Amino acid sequence: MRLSNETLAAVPASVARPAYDRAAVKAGVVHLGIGAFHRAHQAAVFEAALASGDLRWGVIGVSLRSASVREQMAPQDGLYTLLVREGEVQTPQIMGVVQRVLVAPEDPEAVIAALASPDTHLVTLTITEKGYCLDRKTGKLMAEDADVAADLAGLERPRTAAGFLVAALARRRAQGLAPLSILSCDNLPHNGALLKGAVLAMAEAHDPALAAWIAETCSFPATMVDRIVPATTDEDIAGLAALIGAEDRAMVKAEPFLQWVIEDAFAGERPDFAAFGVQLTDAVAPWEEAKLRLLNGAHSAIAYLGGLAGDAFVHDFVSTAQGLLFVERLWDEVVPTLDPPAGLDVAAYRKQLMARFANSALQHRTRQIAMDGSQKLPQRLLAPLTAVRGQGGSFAAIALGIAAWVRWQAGTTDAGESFAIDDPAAAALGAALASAETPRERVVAALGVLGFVPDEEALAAVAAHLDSLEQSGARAAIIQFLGEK
Ligand code: CS2
Repeated sequence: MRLSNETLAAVPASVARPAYDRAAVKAGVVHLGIGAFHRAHQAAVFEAALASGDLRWGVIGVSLRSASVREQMAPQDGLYTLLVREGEVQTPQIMGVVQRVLVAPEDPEAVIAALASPDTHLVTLTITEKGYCLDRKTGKLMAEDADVAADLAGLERPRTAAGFLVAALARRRAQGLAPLSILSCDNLPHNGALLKGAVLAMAEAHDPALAAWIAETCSFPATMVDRIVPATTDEDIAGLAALIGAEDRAMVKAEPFLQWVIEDAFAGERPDFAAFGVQLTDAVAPWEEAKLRLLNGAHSAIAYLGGLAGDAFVHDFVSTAQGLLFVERLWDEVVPTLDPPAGLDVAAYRKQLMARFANSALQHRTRQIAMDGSQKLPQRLLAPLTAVRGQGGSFAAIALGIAAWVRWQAGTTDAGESFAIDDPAAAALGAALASAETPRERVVAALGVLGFVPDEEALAAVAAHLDSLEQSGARAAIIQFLGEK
């Protein structure tokens, strides 16, 4: 039995589900990039808004590439389960907030029409770091990217998020509709400004007056999003079926923790975010930086070190004394680079983070986090390295994390298992590394692809760690590092 409007009645009454009238809900939100993260994070907040009786905040989800989410959700009338897991406790909640899923390449006009609907007030995006198509070195749109080039040439059938937004905003302006609040929910520093830059550059290429209208009327609030949402597996789906008596191919699993900090700068209507646990603030950057450097920085270091050592899951890595000590040392190095917001107790945050990493019920794969390293390393480990170097602090753990990323590019674990590098820069990294003969040359080559040039001392430290990783493997390299202090 597949979960749907019709079969919902057969799901045990103890399972939470929409109590509002789904037919009366308006789609106030269009979400670009409707993957698991959105369904477990922003959608949970909009679901809470609907549950409170404010029926303006249904979501139209857009997949910019594949039809897989639509195929999971459409047969289920958009219903899906958010399964919150911690230890032995599993709490399912059936969500009704997603009204439709559009597959952009199949019907780009439907996406533009949704974005240009009078009901739409908010656009949220989780398109991953690479989805912004921005050159990390220059901050400019990557005009050499085929999709960007196509959208710069014409917006009849947009392909990129920026292209869709510009096509829809042109229509809104022409029809005298209200502007939009457009919220990037990706793990990028200053994500609002980045998105605004991408959209304005796209608009400028087509119609400078439109670009001026967007700049004046629309808003691009910065946001910090946080919830650990591992990819759903077939076992998860089978386990949930046993729990609720229905098969749910669109389910998502997540930890109990959820944080969303939004810059309080909206162009128009929005839900009563604060009532649903969202923090509204003038300054998102310090929250974003603390989260990127502590949570995501540790995640990436764990992904590469743990991945090389054969740890399938994040909790495996922090279940060893060495893994735990390594993460603590990394945080010791990073903390002095932060300017923590008044509401953030860093010591408590670290403690809580470690407990979140240790949540074995999540089964968060190191391989999942290792993906797209070229897009993640700059804000997670390279910026902290630069900041620590500026302050003269110790940086050995950060350097080991960076070295593990370089070692990862070899495409084999310490046990000799091969894997594919899942990264838009994989080819460039492979080419740069092919002619590098020493650990030091490999560090220079790999970081060069990211446009990063370490100072001499930092380079020597990363190269020494890489040598140790290549000679003795990640487990031994961590032990050696811990012994060196
Ligand atoms: C992870 C994040 O996959 C990754 O790169 O570091 O998805 C992380 O789980 C989230 O940012 C947590 O909020």
